[in-house]
Amino acid sequence: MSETDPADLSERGRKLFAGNCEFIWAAAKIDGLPPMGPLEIAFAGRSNVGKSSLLNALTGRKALARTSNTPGRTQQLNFFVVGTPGEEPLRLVDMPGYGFAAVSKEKISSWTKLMHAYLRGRSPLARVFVLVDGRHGLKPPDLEMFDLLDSSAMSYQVILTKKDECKKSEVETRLEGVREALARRPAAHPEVLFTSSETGEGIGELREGIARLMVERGVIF
Ligand SMILES: Nc1nc2c(ncn2[C@@H]2O[C@H](COP(=O)(O)OP(=O)(O)OP(=O)(O)O)[C@@H](O)[C@H]2O)c(=O)[nH]1
Ligand SMILES: [Mg+2]
Repeated sequence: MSETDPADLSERGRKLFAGNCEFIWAAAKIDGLPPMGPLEIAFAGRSNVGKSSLLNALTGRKALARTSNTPGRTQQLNFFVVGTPGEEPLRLVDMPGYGFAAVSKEKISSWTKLMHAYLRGRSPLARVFVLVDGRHGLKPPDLEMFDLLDSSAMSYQVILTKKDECKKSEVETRLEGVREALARRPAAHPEVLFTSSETGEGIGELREGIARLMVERGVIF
């Protein structure tokens, strides 16, 4: 089997997330980021889209990242290691949501600055997963996020979330809408995933995609 054989990658992805995962660091300011280390992947998206829930589903933990019905739950950049701290091959970064009006202007402005600075200038950051609520599709703040990532030449991939709450007829429409919006965007990964943190649908594909990215970047894991 070759290193990039899908069956092999799926198994490697599964094993990667079956091992230890733990929280290591929270950053509220850009000068408070952890020292550069291994490959990072980040989860961005509008408030309440399911970033923290997806991180829990990915790692098979119930409450590694804090989730909530109330938008604005995640207020810092939270870093998690996948593997043994200090030797981990991968870090996951849970980000605050954007596009949420019920938080003070000062807070929004400070989170936005932090997120932009992190997304533009973090060399270990290999890919940003931009989550979009599958029930609602793309909204203007998502397009602004794509603009930022394209202008920073930061590789990103869209994940539609909450598939369990979408009608079957909606699924294909949403996928097509997102594919079309990404078609001429230079930093966008062409494959769009559709997940449910509730049922686990699409989580195996996400693990496999992360394993593929790690192999492509020459990470040993
Ligand atoms: N049905 C369903 N609900 C989900 C899914 N993923 C997340 N949710 C719910 O959506 C709400 C928000 O989830 P979070 O994971 O906290 O969302 P977030 O994007 O981290 O939100 P912020 O940190 O506020 O930006 C919670 O009530 C979750 O239970 C899913 O796949 N299916
Ligand atoms: Mg969150």
